[in-house]
Amino acid sequence: MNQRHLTSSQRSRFVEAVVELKRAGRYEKYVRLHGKYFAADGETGLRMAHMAPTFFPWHRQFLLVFERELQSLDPTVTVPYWDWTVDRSPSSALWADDFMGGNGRDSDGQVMTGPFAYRTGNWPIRYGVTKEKYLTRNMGRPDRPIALPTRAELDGALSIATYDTAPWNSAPGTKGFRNKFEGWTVSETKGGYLHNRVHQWVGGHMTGGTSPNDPIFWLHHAFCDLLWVRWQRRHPHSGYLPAAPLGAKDPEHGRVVSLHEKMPPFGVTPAEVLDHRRFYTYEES
Ligand code: CU1
Ligand code: CU1
Repeated sequence: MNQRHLTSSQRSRFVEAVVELKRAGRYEKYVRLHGKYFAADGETGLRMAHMAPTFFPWHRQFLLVFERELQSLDPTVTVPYWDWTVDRSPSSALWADDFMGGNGRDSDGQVMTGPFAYRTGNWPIRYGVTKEKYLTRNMGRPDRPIALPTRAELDGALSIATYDTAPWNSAPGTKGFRNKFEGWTVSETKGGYLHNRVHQWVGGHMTGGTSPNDPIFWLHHAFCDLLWVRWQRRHPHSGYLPAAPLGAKDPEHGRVVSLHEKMPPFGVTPAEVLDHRRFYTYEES
């Protein structure tokens, strides 16, 4: 459900479950896994989590596995979502001391407040692309300011009826909802589009392949997942693409996963996770 409607008890139970997972040494595998599947267009081999049609189904499965593990600690916990078209400010209750904690400080980006501040001892960073042992944020990127995506920008992407198109990557020529939403097409003033710009707006650990180091990752991707649901409802006759494996002569052969091929490391196909109602419901608002 929307994080802004959580009760204070629900807020603290979510935080406690996440911190407990970290304490038990069971959190880093999500950071590692995400880093491992953060392949770029230029690299060889399968593109899975990003810059590929599997962006939505892979992250759905990633969130489901994470949520189930939280529920093994506290069965009442679910991953809430952050609607960044509404909660657009560093002073939002989202970033309060009892939930996600605040912005990084000016000198080194270190998050100093809330349950994930380094000095609480709850949240040492053990696996990152940078050397910092503390969680970092740089909201709004003051040196080159960017704003969170607006409702109008989001509607622009949701109105695209085609899920994805060849060459199924992050190039500007790859039209379709998935590429527009994922947002690798970058403008200097605005940053990336939609999903990527939210990572950039939070800044710090959220900008790299090991972005799950910042627990806001889960709330961001829960909202991305809900937006996939809204896109599906808006375009009931549009399905996941590619529907069939790419031919041997296709330059993207062996690099993208089609509807009925398995997504590593989960062993499920996009087709198996297309309908979120098999796994959970959303309380929208
Ligand atoms: Cu990701
Ligand atoms: Cu992301």
